[in-house]
Amino acid sequence: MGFVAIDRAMLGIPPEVIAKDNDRLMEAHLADYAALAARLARENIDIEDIVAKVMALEVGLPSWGMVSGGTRFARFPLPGEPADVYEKIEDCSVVHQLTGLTPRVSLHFPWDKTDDYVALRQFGEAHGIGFDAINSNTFQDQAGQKRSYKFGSLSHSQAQTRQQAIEHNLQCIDIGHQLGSKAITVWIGDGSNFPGQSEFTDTLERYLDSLRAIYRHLPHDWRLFIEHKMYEPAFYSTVIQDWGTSILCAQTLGEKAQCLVDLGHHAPNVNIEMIVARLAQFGKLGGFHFNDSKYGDDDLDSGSINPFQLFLVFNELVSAEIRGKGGFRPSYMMDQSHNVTDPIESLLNSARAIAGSYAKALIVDRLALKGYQADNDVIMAHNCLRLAFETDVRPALAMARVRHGGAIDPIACYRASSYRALKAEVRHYNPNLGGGIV
Ligand SMILES: [Mn+2]
Repeated sequence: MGFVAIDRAMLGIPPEVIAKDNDRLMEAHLADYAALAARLARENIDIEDIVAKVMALEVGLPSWGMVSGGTRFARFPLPGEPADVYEKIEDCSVVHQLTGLTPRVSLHFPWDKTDDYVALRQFGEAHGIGFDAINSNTFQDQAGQKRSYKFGSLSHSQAQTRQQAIEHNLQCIDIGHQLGSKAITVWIGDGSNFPGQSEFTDTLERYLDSLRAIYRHLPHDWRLFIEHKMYEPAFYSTVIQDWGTSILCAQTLGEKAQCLVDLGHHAPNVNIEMIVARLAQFGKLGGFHFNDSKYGDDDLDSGSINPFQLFLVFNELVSAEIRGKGGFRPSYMMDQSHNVTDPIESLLNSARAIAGSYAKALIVDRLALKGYQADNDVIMAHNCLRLAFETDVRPALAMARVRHGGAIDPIACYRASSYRALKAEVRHYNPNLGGGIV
């Protein structure tokens, strides 16, 4: 993407604050980096290769994750949180400034609606932020909307409601086109709460008909991501409930349609890394929503509950990257809801967890692993993954951040800047205490 030069005057954290905090930590950081470099060198790994790859990693931020989320019970607003899409972009730029990892934001419509998308694109560019996949929303009704999505949207039993949902997706594509996005993510809440409420085959046929209309509207270099989810808001059946239905739909639609894996959208204990491998093998892994969960679609911070799973997912992604020889380019994005933390701090931590899982996957000795697998040496094959996972790669991640102009310790630096307190003085406080985005 050809960004204009970042306007340093518009950056959220003054560069001198980052420099000062890095000065405090630099000596220890360089010592740790040298120690890790020596350790990896004994395994014939050049730490510079790992740092270069981590520096090239890009993860999109969720615009909806920049404000305090909430559950269906309550939302606890944070003074200084963003009140509109422009302020969300300001906060995205802070995460990117400190990590060098998050150059794009994924918008959600109509939540991020504004009057002038040319101006929004320029504002993003001035902050070093581009636009990732656009998300449509046909899972709730909007003020003034003619027909309700109470009983579904793209698979609704009535053609006029389906048409309204299709038109919303077409508008999202048009907005995304103006912003420089290259994909749309379609997640629907369609399904049923009671056996007998809807017919499984009919609803999927109607969904496919609707998606065909959306697919036809895609610009030539765009992709359409189908996001599956096992349940919720529908509790008995969901139209796009799993990766099987997702890949069938993607294959039915055509090359530009691919599957998006949200880590929280599966049954507990499902082997998600294997789903990732399957989708990648058949060229249908288009995008990722990183988060973590304990029970369901918890939208917790990436790597906070099950870091080993995140590593195993990246182990498959790196494997697909190697096999794809440059042709494997899924769109990595986060999809989290921050209910009890400052969203920026949660996203800084998540960025570290994602980059760390990637770095650990990069140091897996794949040649040795193949040998152990061929010989059925189970313990040594397992240890190839285990030892990579147990390696402390933090100095390599810190080096990647420093070389991007970011912080050795992003959260400490963010706190030292008093960014949120300063924003609380100038931003409009949104006292919406009701149920929030989940
Ligand atoms: Mn998602």
